[in-house]
This record gives sequence, C-alpha cells and structure tokens, in this order.
Amino acid sequence: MADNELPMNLREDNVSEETKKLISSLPKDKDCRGKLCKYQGCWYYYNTLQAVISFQNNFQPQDTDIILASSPKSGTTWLKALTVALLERSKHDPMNHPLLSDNPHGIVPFLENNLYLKSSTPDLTKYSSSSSSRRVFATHMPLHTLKEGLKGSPCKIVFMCRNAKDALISLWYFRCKYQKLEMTRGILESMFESLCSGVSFYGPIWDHVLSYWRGSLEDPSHVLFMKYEEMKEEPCVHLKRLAEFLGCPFTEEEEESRAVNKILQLCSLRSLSDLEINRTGKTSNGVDYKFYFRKGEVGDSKNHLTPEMESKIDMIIEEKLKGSGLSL
Ligand code: PAP
Repeated sequence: MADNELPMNLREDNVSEETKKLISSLPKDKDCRGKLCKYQGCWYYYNTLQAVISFQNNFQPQDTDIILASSPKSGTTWLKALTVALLERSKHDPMNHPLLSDNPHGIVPFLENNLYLKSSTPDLTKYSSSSSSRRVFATHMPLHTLKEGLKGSPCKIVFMCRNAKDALISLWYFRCKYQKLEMTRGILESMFESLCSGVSFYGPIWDHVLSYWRGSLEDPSHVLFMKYEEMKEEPCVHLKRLAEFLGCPFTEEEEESRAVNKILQLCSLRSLSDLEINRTGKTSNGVDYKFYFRKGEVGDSKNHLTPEMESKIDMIIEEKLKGSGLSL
C-alpha cells in the first residue's frame, strides 16, 4: 500500500500551519507507518493530532453525551455494539435493529479518527443514537486529552482495556489485512518493539490505560473502567454494570424476558461478523468492516509471541502499573 493510500488518520497531509508550528516543538519519532509526535503524553500520527486539536478546540459537549474510550484493539467494536443495543432496546423490532444494517463503527463514530479528521467543525446532529436523544462517540485519546474537549461537561465515559499482548496480536492481524501485507515475523517484531518502547500510535499503552484507571477511581460516576477479559468471562454481569452506569439499568421485567442475553447474542462476534454489512462494508476511512472481527479470544498471543516476548511485555507492564492497583 503506497503512503497516499494509507488511511487518512495515519497520514500527514491535513495539518494546519498552526499545528505544524506546534509539532515543531513536540517530541518526534517514527514507526514503520509514518511520523509520530507526542502531544500531552501520547503519540499520534500528524493528521490524527490535527483532529485531536480540532476536537479540543471545537467540540460542544452535551451533558447526556456518552464517550466510549479504549486502547486500539481492546474491544471497541464490541463496546460500541453493546452500548447501541442498550440504548436502543425496546425501540426496535428485532428484525429492524440498527446493528443489523450498519457496523458499530458506522453508528458510533470516532471523534479524532473520523469526525474531526474530516472537518475541524463536523456536523454532529445526526449522531444521536437514532431514537434516543443521547449522542454516542468513541475515542482512543487518553483521558486528560479527552477531558479538554469535554470542557467540564458531566458526560459518561466508558473505557475498555485489554491485555497488551492480545491487543498487539490483534493489531498485527488488522494492520497486515488492511494494508495488504504478508503477515511476517518482521512486522510483528517491529510492532513489539514499538509497544515495549512506548513509541506507538496512542502509546505508551501503560500511560493510556492509567489515565482512565485513575479517572475511574477519582470519579466513578463519570468514568467506568471495563476489561475485555472480564466482559468475556462474565458478560451478563458486566453488561448490567454498563447499563447501570449509563443510567439505563435492566428492569425486573426485562431480566425475566432475557433481555440481557438477547443483547449479548445480538452483539456477539459471530452474529455481527455474519451480517452482510460486516462482511462487505467499509468504514468511511476505507477499512473493510470484516477486519474488525477475528477470533476474540483471550490469550491468543500465546500462539504468536515467543515466551521471551511475552515475559518482556509482562515485565514492562507490571513495572509501569506498579502501585496503581491495576493489573492487565
Ligand atoms: P479498534 O480498536 O480498531 O476499533 P477493536 O474492536 O477494539 O478494534 O478490536 C478488535 C478486536 O475485538 C478483535 O480481536 P482479535 O483480533 O483478538 O480477534 C476482534 O475479533 C474483537 N471483537 C470484535 N467484535 C467483537 C465482539 N462482538 N465480541 C468480542 N470480541 C470482538
């Protein structure tokens, strides 16, 4: 894939003069896909940084907004689907549900990887979850950067994190698929080095995760911290937790009518990935929806990383999270 065919968020062709000036004062580095700079402690490709800054300057929050945050490849698609299904429940007949005709990424746009990437003042009116009045957006920005754009608004923020090793393997597959690259050890090793050094898109992952972890401890009614692995292990428990946090808990009647299970079924990897839209559609950045669905297994990294690679990641993460009360 040539540089100009890379998705827009990875490129550097949409940066204002002001942002260029800012970039010149920031720490810079690069990875195998392009130039990165470190803004507010987080590494971005230049076009994405431009979008982050446009978001921070121009986003007009509403108190009822919901922001779904995650590190890349940590269960964003699933979290988007579950949130849409929660908010939309009882408003649609099961055959006419928005998730049946659109991908979760089409329904819940990324702030910086989509909306503010395309325009510094995007039209957000159509992004209310279709028949409820709440808007739902997604982001991979760390919490302190997100909060600048939220300007003190009491939005609900849900963060989903995942074991860094599985997220790395997920990203390796995803990147090779959409860039039409052969899945070589060389690519995996260079991504492994980026992860370990912290110089990776949205990295360092430990700082990213810690921003939300600490935010959830400080303000649990506005920041909910979820783990992909826990969601896989006890989906009913965590879906109910999500519903309560968002202020739309399941009623007794709903529980009796198995509404929790119905949502989990609708949003399961298998159900979503079997849908026509997810087999053949693309994001507005031109990425095939099918690349967002793979195995969804906990521990898949064991099949790809050497024991040495695994223990290096484990050691780094353990050291960086020491004393925080969080383990990944
Ligand atoms: P993103 O950060 O690019 O939005 P994201 O959805 O967070 O991607 O991550 C994709 C991972 O979530 C894939 O994991 P894998 O590569 O280890 O398999 C994908 O399979 C998994 N995934 C997608 N949808 C679901 C789902 N409905 N349930 C569980 N896991 C899912």
